[in-house]
Amino acid sequence: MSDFNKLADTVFRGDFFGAEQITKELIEKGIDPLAIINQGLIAGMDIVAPKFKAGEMFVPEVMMAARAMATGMELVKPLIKDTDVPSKGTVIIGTVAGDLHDIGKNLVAMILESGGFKVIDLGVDVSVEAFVEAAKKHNPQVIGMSALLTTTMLAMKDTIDALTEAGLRKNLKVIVGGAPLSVEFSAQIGADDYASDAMAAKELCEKLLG
Ligand code: B1M
Repeated sequence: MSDFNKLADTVFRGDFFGAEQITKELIEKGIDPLAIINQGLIAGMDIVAPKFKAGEMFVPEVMMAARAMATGMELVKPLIKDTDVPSKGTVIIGTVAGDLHDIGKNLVAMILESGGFKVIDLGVDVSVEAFVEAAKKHNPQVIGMSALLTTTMLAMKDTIDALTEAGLRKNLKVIVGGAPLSVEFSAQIGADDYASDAMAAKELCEKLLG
């Protein structure tokens, strides 16, 4: 097994100590940091993603794998310039106002990040104003909102309306997700689309950004 395959395997197994050790060894050998990311760390998440989609891996395992990938990324990131890392686009993500659930949102953020998107995570209980300010500041291609409560999902419409009023909707896609939502609800509130899970969110962002 090559060093890259070994690293990918540690990510797939959620072995963050292994991922840390092999990433360090590859850095010490002078291997190109981008190769470590693409052929080792991201390659590991590429094994995870279809298995999660097929129901062969579950949320805790995916989170462990994403952590292992992040452990390696932390070591490699300081060695590369931001401009060297190809990005599929910037996604701002957050759980809407009044809602503190973040397990699913964090999973979506991790899968998007491992899929090559730059993710700015605003956290939980994110006000309408905070989404609008972040959109102005970071100029993202996508805003992703998460809600787990039937009461807080209504804040999504307020946020979309505020983004429209601020003139920010033209080049900005809005996606929504969370257990009580549906594709019908996303259409009703004027979102671009709905994703049922983290993998679907990644595929949706890729589709929307063409
Ligand atoms: Co809460 N809670 N909770 N809770 N909680 C639910 C959501 C509930 C369904 C439980 C129940 O009654 N059966 C219920 C909501 C009922 C409703 O509104 N119809 C509920 C309630 C009522 C509450 C409180 C009001 C309870 C109380 O205090 N009386 C309270 C509200 C607090 C608040 O937010 N203001 C509350 C609090 C909590 C905890 C803090 C204890 C904890 C949250 C911890 C945390 O997130 N850090 C909690 C939890 C854990 C749950 C359940 C048990 C699990 C949620 C979860 O993490 N699932 C939940 C019941 C359930 O769902 N079975 C429940 C795992 C996660 C991976 O899945 O979040 O669905 P999920 O994310 C998925 C998809 O939905 C999707 O992808 C994810 C991964 O595949 N997705 C997106 C999510 N966001 C997305 C965004 C996207 C795309 C896809 O694009 C941007």
